[in-house]
Amino acid sequence: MNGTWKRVFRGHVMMPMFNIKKVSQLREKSLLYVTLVLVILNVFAFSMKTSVAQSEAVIYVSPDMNSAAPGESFDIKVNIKHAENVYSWQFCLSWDPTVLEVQDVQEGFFLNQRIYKTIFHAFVDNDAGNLTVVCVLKGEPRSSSARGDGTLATVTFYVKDTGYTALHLYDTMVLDYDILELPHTSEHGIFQYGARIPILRVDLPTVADPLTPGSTLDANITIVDVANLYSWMICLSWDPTVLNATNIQEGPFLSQEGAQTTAFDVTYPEAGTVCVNCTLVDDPIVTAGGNGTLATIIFSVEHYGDTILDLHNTTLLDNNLMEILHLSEDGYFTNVMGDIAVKSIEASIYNVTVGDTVSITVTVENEGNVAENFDVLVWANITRLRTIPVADLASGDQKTLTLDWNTQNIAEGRYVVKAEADILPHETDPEDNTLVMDDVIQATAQREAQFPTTLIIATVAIIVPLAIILFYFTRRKRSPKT
Ligand SMILES: [Ca+2]
Ligand SMILES: [Ca+2]
Repeated sequence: MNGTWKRVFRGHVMMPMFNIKKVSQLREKSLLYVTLVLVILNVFAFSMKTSVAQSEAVIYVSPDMNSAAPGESFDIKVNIKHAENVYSWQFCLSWDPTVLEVQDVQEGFFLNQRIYKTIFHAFVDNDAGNLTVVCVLKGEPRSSSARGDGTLATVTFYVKDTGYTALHLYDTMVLDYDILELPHTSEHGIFQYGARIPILRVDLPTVADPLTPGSTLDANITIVDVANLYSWMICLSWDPTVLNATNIQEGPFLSQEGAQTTAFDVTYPEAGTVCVNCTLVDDPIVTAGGNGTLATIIFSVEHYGDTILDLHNTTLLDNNLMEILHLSEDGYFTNVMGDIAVKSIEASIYNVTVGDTVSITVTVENEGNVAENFDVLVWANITRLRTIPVADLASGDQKTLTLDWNTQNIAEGRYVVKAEADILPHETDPEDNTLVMDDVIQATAQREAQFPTTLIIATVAIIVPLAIILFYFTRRKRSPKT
């Protein structure tokens, strides 16, 4: 379980088509006309296929999770990212009108870029709990089209009561100068205060040791805090090289342990994905509430590896076949035990004369259960001598690394040498990744040719008396005889 919170409504895309001639008048006509045209066009909008752009634009509510006490206000931004050539835009937003009402809607700077003229209008219906906001560049040239990321509008909500609601974006439109639709997706927000949103999640068993290939893993799809559940649908995707779904069984929750009749259906759209739906079929209609297990997916572990168990396309319906707002939480499976260890580090010589080349030998071992790629850094005090890459070291294998340290430019002194292997993303034992050499390396400077003081003293000691003796001897020889 990785604690990732995802919203329920994902990838909701509207691709309306409309009369280009009519919309092309937008740039000249009055504010009311513009907004009416957009709204009317939207009523008659229908879906069309579009090719997916390389980096498709996204319109999204920010922040995605919101909370404030009754009586308080809070702001959300409706932002756009990865946009290109935007000349006008529209979005609709809905919420539960018993929980929130809109106080204000302000234009963001995305389209006007703080310099261009725009027509901006917001229609708010606090009784129904929705608003429509439109914005178009007003008589500006094609080159003024907006791109990149920015804020379309800021919406201020007032909290009327405790509860929760989706801040649901729909009927979003992004148009270029030629009134051509720009493909995009939208992502919704959630408000929650003093009430718990149902959570759909993947529950995996806690195991003491990693599951070896061949073992079985039971993943439960569970629901928490749901009321009036009548029908549910989920898809789950994972890495099929790591796990293989061998069986899917209905959980006891919706049938209330068999007291109610259900229809349970499983499909496998592609390798590594399963979609499951389950509906109550009793007449008169019954529902289930509270917490429980919807389904159990039995996996066999294929290999060492890790994978997210991604819950998507989840839908919960109540007895009126209305969607139940919920959060979903993915699972995460791993049986990888990463553990690199530096086993030894030695030098060819420890008493070094500056200028010597010292050969350093490092032995590393993969004590984990999968092959690893990593770097080993060798240090002398605070200087990095070398980074040695190790590629694809198999589980249980050792590798000896050597490097020649040229000490030509180092200062005299003590050198503490150590080897440091990368901490793997899934490292289970980081302590043994660093090893310091047992002995320090002592570097001394080369002896320069010494001034021969002793020799000079000795020479002086011999030569001076000799000279004196010679001097007196000579004088005596020269003195005349009397
Ligand atoms: Ca380790
Ligand atoms: Ca270890």
